[in-house]
Amino acid sequence: MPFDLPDLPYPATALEPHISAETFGFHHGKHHKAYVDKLNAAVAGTDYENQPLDAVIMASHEAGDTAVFNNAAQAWNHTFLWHSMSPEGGGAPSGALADAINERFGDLAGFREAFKNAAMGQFGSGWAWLVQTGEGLEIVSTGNADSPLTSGLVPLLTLDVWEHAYYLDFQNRRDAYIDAFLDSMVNWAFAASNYDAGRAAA
Ligand code: MN3
Repeated sequence: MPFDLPDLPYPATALEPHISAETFGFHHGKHHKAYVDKLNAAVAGTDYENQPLDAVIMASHEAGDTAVFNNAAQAWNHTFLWHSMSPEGGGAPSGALADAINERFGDLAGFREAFKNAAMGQFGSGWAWLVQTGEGLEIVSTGNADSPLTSGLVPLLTLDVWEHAYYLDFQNRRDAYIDAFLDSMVNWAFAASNYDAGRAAA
């Protein structure tokens, strides 16, 4: 099997009371695992089998191989999501990323408002992202499995707004889930490392 389900970067109880171990049991143990399993089945015996996951996302998107793309992108998105949250999360960014956020959004409150609007405004299933463009930072949302990678954007942070991400803990209150992410879980250190790597590669 070319692709593995990565372990969570923290214990399944680490984000309680916001995200329960029960949610991680389904979200990581069932949903994320199913994307990896279906991806492995879809790429078996194809040219995708020996490529890194991000290359599979780009190539399957280009080729219109929807089953490969959806499962590859969802495998990637979920691994990125686990790292976008941390038991030491919340608070404020620092360093160059903080400067870029202030430049683009005015201040951290401006970022929060824009991120929450994008996450609330994504109709149905999808993702909210902080990304780096050629010009600076942007907030985007994507539907279903779609990834900013196929638009040439560098993801810095994401939040899953599929109902499976929050329904056990927040029921229909997507706004409370987004607030908990921004208040207590968002992993600014991860975003800063992605930002520094993106600038070094640009
Ligand atoms: Mn999900």
